[in-house]
Amino acid sequence: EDGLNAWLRYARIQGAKGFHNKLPSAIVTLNATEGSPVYTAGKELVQGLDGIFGKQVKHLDGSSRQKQPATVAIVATVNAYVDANPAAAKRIPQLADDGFYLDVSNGNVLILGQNERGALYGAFHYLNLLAQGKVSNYKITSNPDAPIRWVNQWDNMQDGGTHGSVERGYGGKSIFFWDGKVRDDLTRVRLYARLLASIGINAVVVNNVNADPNLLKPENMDGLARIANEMRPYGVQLGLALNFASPQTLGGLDTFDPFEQKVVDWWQNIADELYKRIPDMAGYLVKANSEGQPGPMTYNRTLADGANMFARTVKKYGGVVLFRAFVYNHQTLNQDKDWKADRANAAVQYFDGLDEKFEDNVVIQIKYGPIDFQVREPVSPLFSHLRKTATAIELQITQEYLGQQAHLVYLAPMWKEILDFDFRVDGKRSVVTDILNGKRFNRKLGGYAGVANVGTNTTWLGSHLAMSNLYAFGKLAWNPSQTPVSILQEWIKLTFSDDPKVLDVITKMSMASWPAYENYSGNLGIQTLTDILNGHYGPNPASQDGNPWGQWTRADADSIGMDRTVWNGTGFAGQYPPEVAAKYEKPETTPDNLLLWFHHVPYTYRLKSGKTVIQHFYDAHYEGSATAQTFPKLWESLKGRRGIDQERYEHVLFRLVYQAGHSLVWRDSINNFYFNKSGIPDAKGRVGNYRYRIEAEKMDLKGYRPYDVHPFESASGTKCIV
Ligand code: BDP
Repeated sequence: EDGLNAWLRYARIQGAKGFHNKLPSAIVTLNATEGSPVYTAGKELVQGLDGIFGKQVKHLDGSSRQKQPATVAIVATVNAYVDANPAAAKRIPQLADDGFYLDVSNGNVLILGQNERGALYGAFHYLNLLAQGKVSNYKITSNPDAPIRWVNQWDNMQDGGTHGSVERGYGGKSIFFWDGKVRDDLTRVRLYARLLASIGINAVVVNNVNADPNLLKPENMDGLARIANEMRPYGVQLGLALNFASPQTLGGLDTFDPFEQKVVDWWQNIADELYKRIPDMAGYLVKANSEGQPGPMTYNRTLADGANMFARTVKKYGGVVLFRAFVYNHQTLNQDKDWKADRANAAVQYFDGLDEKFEDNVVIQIKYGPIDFQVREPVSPLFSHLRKTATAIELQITQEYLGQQAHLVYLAPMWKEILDFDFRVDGKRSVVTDILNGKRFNRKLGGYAGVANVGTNTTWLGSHLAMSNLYAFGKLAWNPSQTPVSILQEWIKLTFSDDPKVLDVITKMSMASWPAYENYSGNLGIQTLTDILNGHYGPNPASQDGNPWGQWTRADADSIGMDRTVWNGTGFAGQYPPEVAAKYEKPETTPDNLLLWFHHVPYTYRLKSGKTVIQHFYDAHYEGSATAQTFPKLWESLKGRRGIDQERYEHVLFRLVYQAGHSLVWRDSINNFYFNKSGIPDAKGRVGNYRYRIEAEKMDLKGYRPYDVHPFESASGTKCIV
């Protein structure tokens, strides 16, 4: 299997025939025109019943004169169903937008959606249960926790000569763009929409946040309309990332100042043109005044002025604007000149004072941490500052800093910790999920954005196992109270099988993977010690300091960590509500896993475990990489088990073997680096002591030559062979 169907394989389950009499004999969709989500639900059910059970059923429409068999699955919106069966109205629970109701009593199945999309979600949910062998007798009412459940794709239309590249994408080229245009063949887009709908995602921003203004040319708008047409049958709406300077760079105006009427008119015309072609467009995503991108601050206007300009142009169409809080100026950050400089402070500094100022269709999209998708960050304090303004959390499914899909890192446990974090705003329970869904501050909009970056590779993300992250993102956005393990096991059953050994092994590896990666790539809150200037992959702790991006560790010969306290540091800890701020202000009350995020301490500082910081570093890097060493063996124990076909077996094994090796590179690089810096030996005598290792460059080389490695500490003898 090549992975294209991901968790929607509808693989035949054991004892499939035995279930036939508990399944519907036909599917009836009410008021469903071809291409509508309710119609799609019908098609999907036919396909699923055939695949999972080998049962062929007909797809009838409600007005069909054909005699209906005794047992049917009816799929409809609540309204359509109640129109046809007024007496049923009182039996049907109240549903929220996109919610569904599922009533399965042997072969009699009722799948109702609050809207068309909800009905499709209900059908996918039913199929999900069927594929896990849960065939009959349940009534389920399910509503999404929040309305915004979007994925972001960072796809380029054209990028320095490489067509259709995806920024931070590790699964091939763009499925949307090629050669500066929307692709002719959008088959993969349709399949993507199908996957996304099955996990409750309702919109995709199709282009990079570092947006190309050319996207707004008329011929490209036509292309976007074709993309929207492919996704519409799955209830997935299209969103667009905009470049703030477009009125100038594309439109030929002499300004892009949001206070200039001609600029406003220009954007209004763009909105009108887009909605003419795509009446159900979800809205925009805007990255402004960040990392060199243009924005309203160029004209001394506020971020709210910028966001509102877009919001007003799409309001009458029901569109929303996701405006990113990832705003900072990488040119002004200078570690040497300014001890108090701290990129982590930027978002709150830029957004404070604007809370009352946003239009009601603006949602501020905030990365989970104040820096940038690191292996561990405290939750962005901005969530606790914006009370009137809707917010969405930005999570990263693509593993930019986290091994780029060449390492297995199951992210749901990390996300869950973030989502469950309690800010204690005004001394009251204020967990992130309740801020996102609007309950805590009484708002309507809000939710979840996941940077997915799938590509043309048949595995979508470049790795079969990485797909658990996409699955978990959708599932948590729908219902964040689910546990990472239960989501994972559901995914394993659908993607591979419910063979107990398969479940056990993949669960074990996945659940161990984030802690392992944190251990070997940067622990105690020091961030992922990856190369900052190139690629964000592989160890390069030296690049963490003095870089213009403000991802600093402030490591010197004696001490390490960013002092972010109020009393002595950059003041970041003070951005949290008082109870939380007080906790982070002192090393004793800061959790060890965030110690170096908030404090600058000597390498000999003792953690709560009694270990010194430096010894913890050494040990954790050994422990993390030792865990990664177990992955290939564990995976090999699955060879030939049910659901583990040869193609996926080999593909996964290749990556796990690579990860096991690369985790050693990580371990030794980081440990050697801090050993060199601190001069403090490893109490267990391992670091720098490679007496028994045979260096490749010392061997007789035929066809290979030694090569100086950069950074030097990533090879034990500073050299590799090429
Ligand atoms: C960083 C990425 C960069 C993105 C930026 C963003 O390295 O490619 O453009 O975030 O989110 O993580 O805007």
